[in-house]
Amino acid sequence: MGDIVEKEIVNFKEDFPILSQINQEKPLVYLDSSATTQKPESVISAINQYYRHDNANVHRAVYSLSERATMHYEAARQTVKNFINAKHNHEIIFTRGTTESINLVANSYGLSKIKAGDEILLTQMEHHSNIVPWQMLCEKTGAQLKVVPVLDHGELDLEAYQKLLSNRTKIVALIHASNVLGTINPVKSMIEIAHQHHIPVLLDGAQAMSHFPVDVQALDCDFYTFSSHKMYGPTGVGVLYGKERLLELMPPYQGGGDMISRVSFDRTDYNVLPHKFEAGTPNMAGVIGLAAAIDYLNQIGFSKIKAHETMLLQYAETQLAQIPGLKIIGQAKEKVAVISFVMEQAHPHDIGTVLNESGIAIRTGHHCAMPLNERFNVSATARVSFGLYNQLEDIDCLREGLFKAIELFE
Ligand code: 7TS
Repeated sequence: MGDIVEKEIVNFKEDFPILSQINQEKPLVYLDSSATTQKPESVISAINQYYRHDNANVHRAVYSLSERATMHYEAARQTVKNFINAKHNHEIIFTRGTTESINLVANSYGLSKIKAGDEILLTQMEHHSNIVPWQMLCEKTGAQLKVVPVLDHGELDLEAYQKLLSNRTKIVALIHASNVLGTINPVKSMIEIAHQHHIPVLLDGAQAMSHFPVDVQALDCDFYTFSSHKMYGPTGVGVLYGKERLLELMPPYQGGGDMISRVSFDRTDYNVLPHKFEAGTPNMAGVIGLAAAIDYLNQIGFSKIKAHETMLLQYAETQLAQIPGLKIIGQAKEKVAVISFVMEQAHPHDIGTVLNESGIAIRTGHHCAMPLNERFNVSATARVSFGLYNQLEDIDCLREGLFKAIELFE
């Protein structure tokens, strides 16, 4: 793969203090980045710096410290806006994460626009976070869920998608990259088709943001949702992007501080965007950590990130192909660096337990996508998912660990 890439792999790993630890008397091999990524030193120290020097509540006081905290918080909004190429800063709403962002849209947009007889179009590969909020909306309104099937190799059935769109469809809610199959969906053309029917589209970008650049204006999506903790930032913070026109029409999701302009016991006037959707004291340190994570990604650049992750994915696929009885679920042409598999010899949980004894951390189970597991007739899979810090030798450890599992269970 060449000396330059190998050198860069080493450098990325060195940015992450947690990865120097020993796990089960072996160096930690972390292969669960789809669940949450590890954090680079620059993110950890941005949060540390915030609490040591800049902490005060935002948008409230005239003293310098609060003004400084507000300035950092709003600068982070600008960083996010630039990162996803939104048109306006006020189209960026800070939330607790992807799950909360989707719940916000389902409750605010959904409850105000969707009624009995309407349809909400999802896909069979959605995470529960992009199923359950819509199901709850259906229970409240009498609307119905429709589901685009997944084909055997892990791509969406696009013919079925076209047929399922109708004048009853009121929103399409679609995963950008699958946390189980790794599939990157052709969202740009799917959005174009939905827009021909005047249907808005929400994208769940939880598994996209750390892997490839996202331009919300080029995609022309109506809503985009993601979580900081899956892109090298801290937990407890995420983003809802919405087109200004739609956000303006939507009622607030939660009531409280920051989202009001005037309150009396008779009525409340709501604040302007983005504050209308940010009730209560926000996660200031988290937002600042997210901006530091974006700075970190920008500094490396997506061309290097993509090259590195493609190399890991291809190497892992060739290594796993050597394991007898192992079947990969999800063989789409366009994939992020995620591989789910089952083995004839052992249950995924047993595989995970044996790998842990070698210091290797993988995720096993349904990965919060039970309908997708059902589609592939499995109750659980083992999943390895890569981040910037992974190296080819991590995959060698994985291969050795899997051979060990076979010896134990055969
Ligand atoms: N959408 C997708 C596609 C996800 O992968 C996840 C989390 C979520 C939404 C929810 O994100 P949250 O930050 O709001 O919790 N996925 C996983 C996973 O694959 N393993 O653990 C969590």
